[in-house]
Amino acid sequence: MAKRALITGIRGQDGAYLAKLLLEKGYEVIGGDRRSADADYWRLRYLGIEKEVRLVYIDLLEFNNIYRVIEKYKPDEVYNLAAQSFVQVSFEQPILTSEVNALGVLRVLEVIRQVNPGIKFYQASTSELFGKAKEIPQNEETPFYPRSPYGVSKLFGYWITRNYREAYEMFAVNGILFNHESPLRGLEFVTRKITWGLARIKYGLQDKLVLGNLEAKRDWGYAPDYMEAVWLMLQAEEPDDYVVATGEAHSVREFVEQAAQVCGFKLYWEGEGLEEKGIDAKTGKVIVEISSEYFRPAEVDFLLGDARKIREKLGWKPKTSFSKLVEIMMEEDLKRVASERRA
Ligand code: NAP
Ligand code: F7E
Repeated sequence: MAKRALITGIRGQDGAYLAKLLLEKGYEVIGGDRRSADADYWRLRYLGIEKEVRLVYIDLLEFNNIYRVIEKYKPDEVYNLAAQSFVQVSFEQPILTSEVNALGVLRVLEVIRQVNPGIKFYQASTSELFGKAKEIPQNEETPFYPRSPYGVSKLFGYWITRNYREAYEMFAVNGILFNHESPLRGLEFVTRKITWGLARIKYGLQDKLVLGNLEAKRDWGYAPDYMEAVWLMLQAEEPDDYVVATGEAHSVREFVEQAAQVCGFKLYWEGEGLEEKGIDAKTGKVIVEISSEYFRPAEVDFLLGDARKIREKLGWKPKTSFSKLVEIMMEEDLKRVASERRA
């Protein structure tokens, strides 16, 4: 019989790619979606799976709702991807962020414990746990030092998952995923903001791109590669926690430079700090500016992951390089903007 998986956060980037992967593996996929006035399943549509996923309302704020869904659909595996996932917003909405990202995880675990502790559980943990990192690179043993309400809320999610594993012998695991991006990334995150913004500048729909801290460095991978790792974690013999990363870090500045190159701009920089500008040498126009609006009250300066454990134990490794990732995202946004312009 086909395995049945419940994915919370089905409408997000990872929910869509994970659903596609599980469908390809023959799973029946239940997609948990919180109610929204203008629900648009554009990511599922983009991947051609909108009709293949059974959508159900599930909100991590409501215990009874989670209970009824899990009791009714009896999934073999639950992938908890739902979250208030934008770090910047977590400084403005720390309580909501914690309700969803911390207590929300506990609600799902508690339902599983009550309904059927044999259900396997995946928690979407994050490299933001390392925050002001205590060592470079970071692995499963690196101490945590979160730097935002988002990171702190995810710390609870991480520990409560481990605690349920240890206390009730549940198959509950944490994937500590470093940043992973794709053409399905939300527009508020820096990578997609850059590729979408540059494409619009290229086609004359926008004058410039306004960014924050160009020096922040991230270990950026490709989301579909990372969803393979997520699935593998629930297929392992024993429940355990794993770092998922590429082992290569790049700055926001490098991301802009590479994307600008794919886009056909010849970018150079002038000035410093908030006065710095990115100029296209071909036209002499300023296409990148800096604003304090996009700086965070506490920043995560540099993250670099060491994914040796998952490579050695589960045989996972990333397939997509940084330059390929930038190219995939940039080219897709150029296509999208070109067709938006034709429409
Ligand atoms: P995303 O695109 O923001 O998707 C998160 C989804 O969660 C959204 O569809 C959102 O619904 C839903 N959600 C928010 N609050 C909810 C609630 N109260 N109840 C039910 N659903 C709710 O995030 P993602 O990039 O796919 O990331 C997936 C998960 O991995 C998140 O938990 C994130 O924190 C974590 N993570 C992401 C990365 C990364 O680099 N992408 C790295 C490490 C960990 P709406 O669509 O209605 O807003
Ligand atoms: O920022 C800097 C910003 O918002 C990356 C989430 O998926 O990954 C993501 O969190 C860096 C930061 O992602 C802008 O200051 C500069 O240093 O794309 P981001 P994030 O904060 O790393 C982790 C692993 C998660 O778990 C999260 O859910 O880029 N930056 N200028 C900017 N960031 C944004 N958003 N916008 C700017 O204009």
